[in-house]
Amino acid sequence: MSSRPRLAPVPSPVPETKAARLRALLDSPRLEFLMEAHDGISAKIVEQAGFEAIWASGLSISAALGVRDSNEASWTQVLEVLEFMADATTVPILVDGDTGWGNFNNVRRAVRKLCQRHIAGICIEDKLFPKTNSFIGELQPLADIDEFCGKIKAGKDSQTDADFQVVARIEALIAGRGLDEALRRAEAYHAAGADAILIHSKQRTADEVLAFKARWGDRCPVIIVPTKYYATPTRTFHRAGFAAAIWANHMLRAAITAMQETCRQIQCDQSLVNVEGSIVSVQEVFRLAGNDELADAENRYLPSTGREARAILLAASRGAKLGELTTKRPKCMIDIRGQPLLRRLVSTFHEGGVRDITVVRGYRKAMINLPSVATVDNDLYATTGEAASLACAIGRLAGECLIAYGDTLFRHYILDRLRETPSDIVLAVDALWREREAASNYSVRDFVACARGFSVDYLDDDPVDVRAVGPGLDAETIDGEWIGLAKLSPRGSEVVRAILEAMRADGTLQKATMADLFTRLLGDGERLSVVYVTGHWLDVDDAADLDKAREFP
Ligand code: SPV
Ligand code: MG
Repeated sequence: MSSRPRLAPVPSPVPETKAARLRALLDSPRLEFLMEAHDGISAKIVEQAGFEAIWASGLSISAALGVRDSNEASWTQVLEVLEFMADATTVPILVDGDTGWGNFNNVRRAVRKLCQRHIAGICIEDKLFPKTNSFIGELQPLADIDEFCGKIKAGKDSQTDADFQVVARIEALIAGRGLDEALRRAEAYHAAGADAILIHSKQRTADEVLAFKARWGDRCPVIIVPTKYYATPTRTFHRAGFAAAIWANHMLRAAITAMQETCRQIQCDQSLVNVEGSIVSVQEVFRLAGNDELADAENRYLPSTGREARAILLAASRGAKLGELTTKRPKCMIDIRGQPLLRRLVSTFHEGGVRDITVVRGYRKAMINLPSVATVDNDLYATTGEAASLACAIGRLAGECLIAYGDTLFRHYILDRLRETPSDIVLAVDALWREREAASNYSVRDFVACARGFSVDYLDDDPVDVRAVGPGLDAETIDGEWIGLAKLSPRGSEVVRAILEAMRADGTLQKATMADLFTRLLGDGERLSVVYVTGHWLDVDDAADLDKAREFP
């Protein structure tokens, strides 16, 4: 049993280039793992699962392109796939370069192109072009040793990144030529400058690769591909001192299983109903594609209309009245006609030209993963009120700002009316609060008493002042119900920021509701205005509200 030489135990910084990182992995004293990927999305999934390097498998890339692993895809077509994979990830990629896609001259050109695309290394195998997959047939012809050494030298002489790795793959065991032939080739390839050896085997046990390693020792890193001897415990590879194991085709095979099963089910059912629960959501596709970054970039680079506003959506609470529906997700993520409630609310803001949206998350926060919103977290959501949630987004409370509860829906003209009202703090207030009261059994409602009640005859555009806000107002004084949507002018945002800080300082912030916040503003002499609406909104508290939300236009 051999073990790989220990590196000096000094902490080394993470290498900066992908090639340097691959080199460090292959040189490390541990057994490392490379996971197969075959396109941009599979490469991202591999990286997000925690793998530190990717095997760009020839078999898998060919199969994903619908062709055979027999050099039917040209090397530039493979290069194009690699470019997507490298752009999509930050971990190093070792590409399966088959036989080098030709002679030494093709290897030279390929290596230069791979370095340009930040591919960290190439593995070339000592067979003949066009190659055949190692698991097909017997006694495949091998390359002449000297000719193959020329390819290795040509590759090393052409790399434009000093750390680029050229791995020489030995097919002698696959071709039935025995251990001595494998070792003779390893010797020659090592002398020609190969950075590592890949010893391939199609036996059901690891015996022949272990025998190879025992005789080869630690002269250079040795990589294995345990596809056929998968039952061998990984600690055996570690103890034998292998540098790396390649899980060579398992992303492709897993994808084929899932695609075949999904296709079969949909074809059989002529419906999507039986697959929806077992496939990722479209939101997950957006997350993997990185749509968040695009939304941020749009905010940075799309021309400003000069009236940019941002929105803060308060979505930290569970919504316990909805029972089991909120066991796994917060109520704002409950599905309403094919998309979460919050997605519909966000769309309303988008329609109103508000793209910079921050959601304050709390309960089951990981479920709130819409692509086009930023998030901040109120991890104390279970014991705090809405004002504390708003304070979690205090860094975003600047400029013209809209604040909304995450469980509401409203027609977007209401947004336009709020934004047209010149006051610093404006609340959208429903004058038809009595009709809602009859239809709703929800008790905590933010009533508003104003300087003047709503009137259809009222044409004057002067804002109406708020006198009081809260659930406990005397029914005689109530003029409407706050719908959970407010607008702050740039000055209004400053004022609210200052009040939140003051409430934090005097200990009243944690339990305060939005009504408490408004009351405090009024107490400080701040002017709050209302825009009256007559319906065209709802909030979701219970199952009856959900039914209404499904009907909401
Ligand atoms: C590949 O993944 O394409 C390989 C490994 O070359 S194997 O299929 O085992 O030959
Ligand atoms: Mg291959």
